[in-house]
Amino acid sequence: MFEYEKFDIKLDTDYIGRNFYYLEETDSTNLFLMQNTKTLNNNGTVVLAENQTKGRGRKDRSWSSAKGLNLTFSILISDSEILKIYPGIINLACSLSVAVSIENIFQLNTNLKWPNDVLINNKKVAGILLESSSKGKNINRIVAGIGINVNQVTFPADFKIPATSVKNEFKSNVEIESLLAEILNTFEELLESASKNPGYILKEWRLKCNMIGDKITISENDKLKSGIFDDIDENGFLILKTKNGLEKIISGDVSIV
Ligand code: BT5
Repeated sequence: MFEYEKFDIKLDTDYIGRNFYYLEETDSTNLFLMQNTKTLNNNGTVVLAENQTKGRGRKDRSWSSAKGLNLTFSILISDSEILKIYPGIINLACSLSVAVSIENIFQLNTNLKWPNDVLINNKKVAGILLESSSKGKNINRIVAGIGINVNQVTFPADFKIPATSVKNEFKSNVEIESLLAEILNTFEELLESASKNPGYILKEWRLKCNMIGDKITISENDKLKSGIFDDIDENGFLILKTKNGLEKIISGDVSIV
């Protein structure tokens, strides 16, 4: 059971997580924030669920998480200044804040896999699903959903990338409240830095992605593209070097050849 006081005492933010909703069960914390547009609008609102009955990944894939053992939560970004940051950069900031927080608290090495996976020892420990809605031409709402395997120890064998949890790697039970607070503290700092120094998140993200320079294949809607993972661009897109030159990849699943 999530203990709010343990979380609150470690939370050191101005706005992220200051409006906090704890749900014992919901379909998906992302859906909860995407749908309740009339009542939930405060920038930085966080919704955490002990259990999701329809936890989602990208492209309608599912996110499975054992009840009460992990972190499944979403953050609402509705402030017009922060919404000026490109969504791809907010996406990278999410995975970076999870990776950095796990390293800071548990001294575990983490890696990032484009666009949004956090890995430990090449196994997936967290995934991010960013969704947005627009009014006219402008995005007016971004919901960043984060699922982290914290204290779960066994996982289905049929995941595309083998899964792990912080507990499996740290070899001890983990206090989810302090991990959540650390992630939100780091995420807010990264958002602040993104406005002042847009290159900072890209630089830190690149340092944690050990696939840059590797031969990769990208699959997107059953189409495969191969080449060298050249870099990420200023909007967080992947730049693939192929025999025809450089190509910008907007979405897809990366695997090493
Ligand atoms: C993601 O999608 O990794 C995004 C996951 C986002 C989940 C959070 S939880 C809070 C919020 N509310 C939601 O409804 N969603 C967000 P993707 O890159 O498409 O990866 C999905 C794939 O990861 C699945 O098809 C499985 O193969 C695998 N998978 C599912 N659950 C997993 C887990 N617990 N650990 C590792 N891999 C998992």
